[in-house]
Amino acid sequence: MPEPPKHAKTLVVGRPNVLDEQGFLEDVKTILRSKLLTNGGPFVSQLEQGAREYLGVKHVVAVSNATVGLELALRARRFAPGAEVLLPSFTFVATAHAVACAGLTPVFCDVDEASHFMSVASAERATTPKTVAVVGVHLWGRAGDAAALEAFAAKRSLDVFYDSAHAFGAAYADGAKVGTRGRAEVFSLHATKLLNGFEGGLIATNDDALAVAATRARNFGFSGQDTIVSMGTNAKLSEVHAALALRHLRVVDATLDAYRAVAAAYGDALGAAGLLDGPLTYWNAPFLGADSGCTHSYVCVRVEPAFGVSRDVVMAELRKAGVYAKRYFFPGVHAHAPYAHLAPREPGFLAATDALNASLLVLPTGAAVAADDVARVVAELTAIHGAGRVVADAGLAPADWDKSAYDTALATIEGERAALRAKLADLDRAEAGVRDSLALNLQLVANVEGGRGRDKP
Ligand code: T4K
Repeated sequence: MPEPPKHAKTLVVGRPNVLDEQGFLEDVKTILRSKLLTNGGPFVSQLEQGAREYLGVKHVVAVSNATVGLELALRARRFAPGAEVLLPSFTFVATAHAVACAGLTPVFCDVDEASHFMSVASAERATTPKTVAVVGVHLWGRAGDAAALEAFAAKRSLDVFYDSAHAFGAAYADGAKVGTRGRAEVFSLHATKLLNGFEGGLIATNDDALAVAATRARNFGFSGQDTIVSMGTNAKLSEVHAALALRHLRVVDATLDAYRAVAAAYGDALGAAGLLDGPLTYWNAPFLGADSGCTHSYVCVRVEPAFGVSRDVVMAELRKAGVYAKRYFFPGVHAHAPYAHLAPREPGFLAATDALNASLLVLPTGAAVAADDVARVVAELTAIHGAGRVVADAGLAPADWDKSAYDTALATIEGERAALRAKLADLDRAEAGVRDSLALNLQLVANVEGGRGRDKP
């Protein structure tokens, strides 16, 4: 993690919530004294039960993080190795890693430019006979249009999973909680998330078989003391992680109110500064109403051409002022080395993804962000936009993204392609040789046959 600059108060995206420190410290003492630290214990059980009740879902399986949680949920369905899974490229790389680590092939689709949820039209175009499932990603704490995605999936007989890492506490349009749809939905308990458990994840599912398979797989595939019934891994959540997440689950509705208040404060301040009349688009704006179901776990602005400088310049200038905004998800999963060979080849196929990768900026939010922090961020944005701080992009864009790994991956692919072309040429030559020799032999046979005919009395 790059060091944020020193400042009176550095504002970061994802300052962890630690909302009941005393209560948590008591839990740690209880855990230490019990000598039951992991491999299943009362705090993990209480967390699973509490989340089940809060979400209104049949099963919750606690795991060590959301990435492995999504992998285990996919593995539980025992898809054929290499089968294709549709997912948006505009997501954290974990979504693609989970698919790949489950032995499946990620197929990158575009998102809807306004909602940032998977574009069904793009998913339609990317579907092949090998497609078995689709992973919708509920970004920023807002449920995407699950009904449309599921209608498409039903037509193609695809399984639907949701990467709901950002979306604990969010609700669908019909009021049901995120966590209740698809084969499974997976939440993150990472330190930067609303329900901070240091690290951790929750698989929520109404599918009994999936819950059993994931529960076994998180513990090496054990079904009893000495019986291993499936492949597995170590994806258990420890008691200490569960205890912190449980403390946060108990106050989740108050935390949601705090997040919503910060998002509303950004809306007011950005509007009052005149930044929403062209320079910036505030993604959260349409969902600020209390009944929107959006948790506002992240607040995002799109830096428009009218801002006068690029998103990267805005980000660099903010960082100088101690505001550590981030450009999620730059440069797009399909543009990272491990997935370069799977990037869609059709020009413009990821048009919205590319546009968002180039313009979206995530601002500091969370329970630790106060009203004057919001005012400070907006004052900095106003200054960058208005006070002629128009600087050349060159040299200012933070070089967080090391393109060399991507270039190396592309060069390797090019090398492999050249070798395959040479091999194909060899095969073509060999085929031509065989054909020539066959033609010659046929000719000889014809000659012999012709000769016999002539010799007949
Ligand atoms: N799906 C989606 C859509 C996701 O976004 C994620 C994770 C996953 C799946 C997988 O969930 P997990 O497997 O992690 O459960 C962070 C998180 O590491 C990652 O969990 C998260 N998404 C992603 C969006 O953000 P970075 O690379 O941005 O983290 P980092 O270290 O730059 O932290 C962000 C800011 O938070 C920094 O400015 C500093 C601050 N921070 C962070 C930590 C960890 C703190 O102040 N204290 C801290 O302890 O990835």
